[in-house]
Amino acid sequence: MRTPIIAGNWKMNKNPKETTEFVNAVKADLPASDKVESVIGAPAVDLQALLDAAKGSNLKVAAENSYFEDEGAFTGETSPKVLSEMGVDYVIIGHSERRQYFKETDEDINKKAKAIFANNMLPIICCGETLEQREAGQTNDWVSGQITNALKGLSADQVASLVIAYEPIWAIGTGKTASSDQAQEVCHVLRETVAKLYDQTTASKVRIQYGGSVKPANVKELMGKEDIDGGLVGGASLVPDSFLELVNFNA
Ligand code: G2H
Repeated sequence: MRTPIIAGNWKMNKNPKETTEFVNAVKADLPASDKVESVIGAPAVDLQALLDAAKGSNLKVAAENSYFEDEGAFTGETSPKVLSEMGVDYVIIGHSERRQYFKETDEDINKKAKAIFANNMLPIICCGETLEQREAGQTNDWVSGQITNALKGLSADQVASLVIAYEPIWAIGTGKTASSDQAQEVCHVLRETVAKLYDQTTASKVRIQYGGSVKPANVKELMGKEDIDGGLVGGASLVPDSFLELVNFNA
């Protein structure tokens, strides 16, 4: 049985004070971690506040990016080694905004995944197609290729423990959600991809999230689908009440 994982992705929103206030507003009402894993992904500048406020609660912490080297002359980058030392649990990599605005490639994402594992954290690896690719019938091959490239050189145990996030680019922040059937279809393709690259056991363990305008009104239906194990949530994760509704979707 896969434990559902609902992860907020705050993107470039909130300061440390707002981060502390958010955690204080939600931490008493989070589900037990073995029922639903609750995660907040925050900007690097807010991570210490997030970790401090979340201490002793059921909230896990994600960084929204990291570099693939641990240290050195890489001005402006964030070290995965330091994220790990701070107590960060997950790192989101390959988000379409990072691919689009910061030119992250599949190769970068693969190197980052390896660095995240080397530092005892878990990656949340994003993939997703554009509207043009969907309309051209290329979705399944495209996302399967992105994940195949991202997983290169990882062991079956590593893959079983990581999280894949399927986020159709046309559904991000647009209010347009993929229908639960569309989301399920692609999440199934991703699980099959893992089965082909590794084996059925690994595929049955890897958790696959859907992301793109997930909100309290649609979370239950999405989570009811066989291959959808969680949500990566932007806008709706910024407000405490809405985040609590999301993580308590099955309460
Ligand atoms: C997709 C998602 C979070 P939103 O980027 O990763 O954002 O829920 O605002 O569409």
